[in-house]
Order: sequence, then C-alpha cells, then structure tokens
Amino acid sequence: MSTGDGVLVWKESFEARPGQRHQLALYVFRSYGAIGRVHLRTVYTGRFRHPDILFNGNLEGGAAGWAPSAHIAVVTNAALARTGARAIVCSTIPRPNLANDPGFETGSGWALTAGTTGDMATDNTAAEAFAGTWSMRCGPNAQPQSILNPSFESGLNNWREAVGSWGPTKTVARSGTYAADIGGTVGGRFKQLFSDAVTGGVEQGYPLLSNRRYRFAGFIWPGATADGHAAVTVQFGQGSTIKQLTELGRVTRDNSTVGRWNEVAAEVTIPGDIDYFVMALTSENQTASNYYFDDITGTLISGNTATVLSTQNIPVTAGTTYQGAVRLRSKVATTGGSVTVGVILQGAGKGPLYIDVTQDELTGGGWAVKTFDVTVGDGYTTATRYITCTDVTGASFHVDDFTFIQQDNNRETMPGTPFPVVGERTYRWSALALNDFRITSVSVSLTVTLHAPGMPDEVVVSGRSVTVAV
Ligand SMILES: [Ca+2]
Ligand SMILES: [Ca+2]
Repeated sequence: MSTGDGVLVWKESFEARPGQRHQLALYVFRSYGAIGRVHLRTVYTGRFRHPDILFNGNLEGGAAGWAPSAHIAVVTNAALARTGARAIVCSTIPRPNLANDPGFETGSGWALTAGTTGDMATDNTAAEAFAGTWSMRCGPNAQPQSILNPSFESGLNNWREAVGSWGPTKTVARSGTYAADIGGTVGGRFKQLFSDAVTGGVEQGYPLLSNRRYRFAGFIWPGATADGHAAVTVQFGQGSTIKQLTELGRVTRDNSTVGRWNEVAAEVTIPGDIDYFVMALTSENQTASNYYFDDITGTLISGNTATVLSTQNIPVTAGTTYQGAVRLRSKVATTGGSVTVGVILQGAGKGPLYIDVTQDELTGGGWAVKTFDVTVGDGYTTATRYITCTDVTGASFHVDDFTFIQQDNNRETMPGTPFPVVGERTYRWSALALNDFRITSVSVSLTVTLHAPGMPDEVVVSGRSVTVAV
C-alpha cells in the first residue's frame, strides 16, 4: 500500500470470474480534524464486450441519424454493402469553377489597368466568341508615334528650317491637305528640315527607350522635273552629341517614282547609349522642280502592352491546387503578338505573385486552349485573373471561357448523430471503405468532433484514411 496526494492504491490483483461475487471493504478511523470523504474504487481489467454507441452505424436504418450532403448518400445496394443491404456512397464531387462570368457574357467585371484605352475590351460580337456572344478582345496594341505635326497640317510647327527656306504646300498631300516642300527650285543647293519636339528655342529631339524597337518612316514625292535626290535621315543622339545617322532611304526622280508617294523606312533597335532622335528631311543637287515630304513618323513597335484585371478577388487556400484555363484565338488578319493569361496571388505581407501562361503563336482563326496550374503557397489568400496582350498587330486576339477551377481539397462531410461520452474513457471507432476501380483520386476519412461546454471543439481524424490516386 502506498500514499500520495491522499490516494491509497492497493496494487494487488486477483482473478475474477463471471458469477463470482466480491466485496471490498474499508475501515476508516478519524481521530480528529476536518470532515472529509473517502471513496472506494475497484478496477476491473479484462476483455469486455464494448457497446456500439453510434446510432445507425451499419446504415440499415437508411439515412436515419445521418445528414447526407450533395455527394454523400446512404444507398440501398447489397452489392456495395459490407453487411446488410445499405452503405454510404461518396460519389464524384465536381471540381468547382470559382471564376465569375468566365464567358464574359455580362460584358463587365474587368478593368484596363495598363495600356491605351481601346487596346482591350469586352466585345459583344458573336462571331468572335467561343460560346455565347461575348469575348475579351485583345489588341491590336496601340503603337505610340513620337513626331508632332507629322503630316504638316499645322504648317511647319515642330519643324525647324535648318538649311534653306521650306514651306507647307497644298500642291500634293499624302494625308490631310498639306505636305512639306523644299520651297522652290534652288540650283545645286542642299536643303534640310529638322524635327523639333518643342517649337521655339533650341531644337529638341524626341526621347527613345533603349532596347526597344522603333519604325521610322516618311514619304517623298518627286516633282515632274526634279533632279538630284531627296532623303529622310534619323539622327540618333545622346546628351548634346549626335552619335549615329541612319538614312531611311533616298528618292530620285525616274519613271517608277515620279508623281507618286514613295515610302522610305527602317526599323531600329535602340542601343543603350542612345536616348533621343531628330528627323532630318533633305534635298540635294536639285535644280529643276520640288520634292515634297509627308507623314514622317517615329513609332515604337516593341513592348507595347495592355492588361485587363478582373474585379473579382477569388479566395484561395494555401496548399490547394487550382487550374486556370482559357480558349483563345487570333483572327486571320492578325499578324503578330502574344497574349498572356494568369492570376495574381496576393496576401497580407506578401508581394504579388504572377502565375501565367503565354500564347505567342498565331492560331489563324482557330481556337486554342491554354491552361496553367497553381498550388497556393503559405500566406496567399486571393487570386485575381488577368489578361495581357503585347505587340498584337494587324487584328486582335480573342479570349473566352476563362475559368479558375479548384483541383483538390474539394471536401464534403456527412454528419452523424451526436452521442454522449464520458471523460477519461477510451472509445474506438472504425469504418470500412471500398473504392470503385474507376476512381482516379479520392481520400475518405472518419472524423469525430468532441464537444464540451465552454471548450473549443476538438476534431479527431481517424488514424488511417483511404487515399487512391493514379
Ligand atoms: Ca463568351
Ligand atoms: Ca499631310
């Protein structure tokens, strides 16, 4: 016999058999002091028949005591039942699409966040939609043109007469009413007209973005008896220094050029040591008749991009995998460019994380499917769909059916009937599961939730769940 915290334990045990009667007695002597209580406890150990306290656990009472959900039901089918005729059947849980209006049929819910107004927009043209009548039109992307008054419709504003006297003319015009002309026949002279980004003061160039591609172009009309030649040249500079001259082309009068507009053009990728350009129009050795110039342009043709962002922030769960999918196509008349679709993951204290996929080939008018998968990392709580189109030229791309589907952790629960339990007692629960051989992925588990007044619920998942995955 031992003592401790007022407990007396007598560890001696003896065999007990059914039908036997035993008596435990204790004599207590209290000589003085406070009133107390004494309890006697006898511990029986052995193999007992444990009562099954779960109501309708064998399901033979149908759904009584259970609350079936959309895809968990009690069915009568002896072939599926382990005992009796009924069993719980967990059928396929459809993977939910979490994206609102994937087919753009409301024509709303998206905002242009980058690019030029009109670059991208929802489009209610049935012929352009994969389904329904609406789709998202992507492109063509606007290509910014730098030169002010490129068509001389405001005379020589933003142009500077560097050599000789020039004039706007109405004699010929490729666009609008006016063109620039070299101001009459000037035998043997060299004449030059420079672009000027800011009229008045010192001539100023137009800024350039390095490593981007530009197309420089102009049109020249030789007069009927023009001789010598005319040219359009781009002067590339850095600071106050002209570092490179690129002649787009020169035009002399002959049967193929006279009396019509002749384009001279070049595409240039801007090196890192160039930051502005000036256009120079020149005529040289001309004695007899005018040359005319019109539509002088410097156009950024690479890196032109636009983005639309969904106004729906889709709640996501860390550790869960989602799949985004779209239908997209380029029109027959589309000549280049790419479309990127994806989501931006965001969460408190987290920078935006872009998950996307790019279609950079033309589809020639046919529909293609693009998908991207994302398993959400810790800390991210929302996903927002976006679409970007870059350098789309000629005609547009169209995007339709932009879904965002939860691929896993699609869970349903069928609650049973609460049953009372006693503290410090041990319970065991079990269930048997059978999977259809056609199942490709599933996990089932039996869970008990412990409730106690004033205490948080405690969820106890069965030690072994059944998982099948191929
Ligand atoms: Ca649609
Ligand atoms: Ca013009």
